[in-house]
Amino acid sequence: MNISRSQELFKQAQQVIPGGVNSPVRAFKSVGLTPLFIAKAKGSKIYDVDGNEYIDYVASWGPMILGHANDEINTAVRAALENGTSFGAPTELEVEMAKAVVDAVPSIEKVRMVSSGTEATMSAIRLARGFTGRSKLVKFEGCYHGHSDSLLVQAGSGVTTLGLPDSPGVTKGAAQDTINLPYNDLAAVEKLIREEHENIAAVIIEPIAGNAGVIPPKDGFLAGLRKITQEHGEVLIFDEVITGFRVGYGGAQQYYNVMPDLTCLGKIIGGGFPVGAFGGRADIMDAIAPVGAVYQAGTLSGNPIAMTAGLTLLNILKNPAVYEQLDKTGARFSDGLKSAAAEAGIAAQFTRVGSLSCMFFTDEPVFDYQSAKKSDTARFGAYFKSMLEQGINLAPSQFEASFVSAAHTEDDIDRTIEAARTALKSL
Ligand code: HOZ
Repeated sequence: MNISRSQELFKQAQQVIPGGVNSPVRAFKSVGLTPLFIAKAKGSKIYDVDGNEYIDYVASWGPMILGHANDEINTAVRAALENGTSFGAPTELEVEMAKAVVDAVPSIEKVRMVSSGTEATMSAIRLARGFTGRSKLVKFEGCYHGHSDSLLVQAGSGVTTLGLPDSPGVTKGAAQDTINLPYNDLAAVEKLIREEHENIAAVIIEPIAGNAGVIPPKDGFLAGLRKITQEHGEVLIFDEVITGFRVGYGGAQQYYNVMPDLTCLGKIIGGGFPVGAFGGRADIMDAIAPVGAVYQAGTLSGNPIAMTAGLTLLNILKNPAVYEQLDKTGARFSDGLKSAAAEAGIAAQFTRVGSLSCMFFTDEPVFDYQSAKKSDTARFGAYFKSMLEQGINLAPSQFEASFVSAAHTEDDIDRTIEAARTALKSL
């Protein structure tokens, strides 16, 4: 495989961009390779600057649920460009987007748009603190909620991939109000809240952990969180940046029928453009300025191009047949990998919710961050390399999800499983 142009660009990039990338997970550091520089993508395929074609399971880390460069979204965006790209004033599109989100996500009564998932979680936490008048925050080990200070404590995703401890630059003051508990351990949450509830403003969780691989909640875990937080007045925040509009039109809260007080969204609602949102109970949302005193703002929030792309995408996703197909494709992908691993005699764990899945290279069950970390990352690296050489683009980390899109065909999946057979046998 010739990747000489990617290699050359990576050299140049490292001179002018820290580590040559604008987000650490892109650097291929944990798999010891040169990152591919991408020229274009269409449907289920992505193409690097050397002209190599790959079947893509990164999906820009989630947003491209219909596949890349969707024709309907492109047409809508082209038309929207003619009307201007940013006004710093309210638009009808924002009202339409808010209505679409309120209609889709069962617990959201009011919503505010921001420009990234990080902004959404950061703002939701400030709001929860302002609303309750309490300061402490409970999060779960391995859950990644973006890179704002109070959330960058034992976080998953890039920090786990790079094996980093908590980030330098996060002050003791910012971290001291964050309490980390093991994912899927309801008893630990109940004990803490019973002891400390007058100090705890919020419990934030990825309802399906998607940044330490993919770890579904155990039966009763989310419902238990709902019950204990309701009893003691903490704001329950679901970070649905990955799961929102991914595991179903109403997200994980609809999938598991557990309603949080606030929900954070991102990725899919921007249709491939930079968007985030947070929303929930009207009484809590009305604590934000200009109605309430909790400040939150953004020049590009509700940007008309991003709103156009997102609305076009949500409109397509309204059709339940899209999710039925995504689930079938996800099952074909994950089940195929499972039988390929069994054939090759490779011990692995498989998790999947709809189009979101992960293969962990460990022979022990994965149910939280510590069990996920038992995975053999060197083995994952070798697998990743072989898959890439065979034209399959996976996320370059054991601790990330694979995303199938509505553009993946049965042939794409079958070619991927064939490649996995070869890769797994070679380990
Ligand atoms: N949540 C994504 C990784 N799991 C974000 C991608 C990034 O950090 O660039």
